[in-house]
Amino acid sequence: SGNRLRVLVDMDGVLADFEGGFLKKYRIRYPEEPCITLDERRGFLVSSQYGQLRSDLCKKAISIWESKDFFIELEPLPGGVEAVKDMAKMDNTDVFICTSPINYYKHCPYEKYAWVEKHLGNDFLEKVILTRDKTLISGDILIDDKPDIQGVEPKPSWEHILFTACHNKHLPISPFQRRLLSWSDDWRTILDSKRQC
Ligand code: UMP
Repeated sequence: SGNRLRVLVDMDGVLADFEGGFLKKYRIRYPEEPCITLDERRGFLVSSQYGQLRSDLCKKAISIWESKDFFIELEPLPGGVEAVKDMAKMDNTDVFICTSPINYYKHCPYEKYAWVEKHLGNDFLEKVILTRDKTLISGDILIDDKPDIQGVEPKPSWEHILFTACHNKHLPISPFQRRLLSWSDDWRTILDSKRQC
């Protein structure tokens, strides 16, 4: 408890390949429509960028992740599952998966639990936190690809480590914000920097 390190790990864009899964299914469902390649992605919201491309494409984008089997079929991002398993085995370390479900709740919350069970195992179901407001969750570190994480708590307890993704890699970040470039990057050193003594 007291001197243990609590790590919150985001799911979409950090453990699960939301962007790749979206583009693949969008192209299959809307082969005649323009798409945005991962190289061209800018901004956290896929729906906003598609809406800027052509206004009706916003709802077509949303239809992809509101569909059954979208979240469960996301591929794991390289090294993520192994890193989280290794992290959870470390002394004095508590790991939680902290993820925001979409408001269309027919499939997403169920499939997020199913994804965790499939890729991380039954024991990790205990570690899932579904919330639309991550500022309410206390922790030492939050590893997340969303550049601006806001909510009702103005001073969250965690340090946000920005996980690099196609939509955020061009962003200049303040010298005070730290990045994890991928799961091959040195996440152990980032964790150790937050430990006591
Ligand atoms: N999401 C949207 N619109 C987008 C992109 C993502 O609603 O354009 C949703 C999908 C995921 C959630 O359920 O956001 C991910 O939020 P984080 O947990 O990564 O903050």
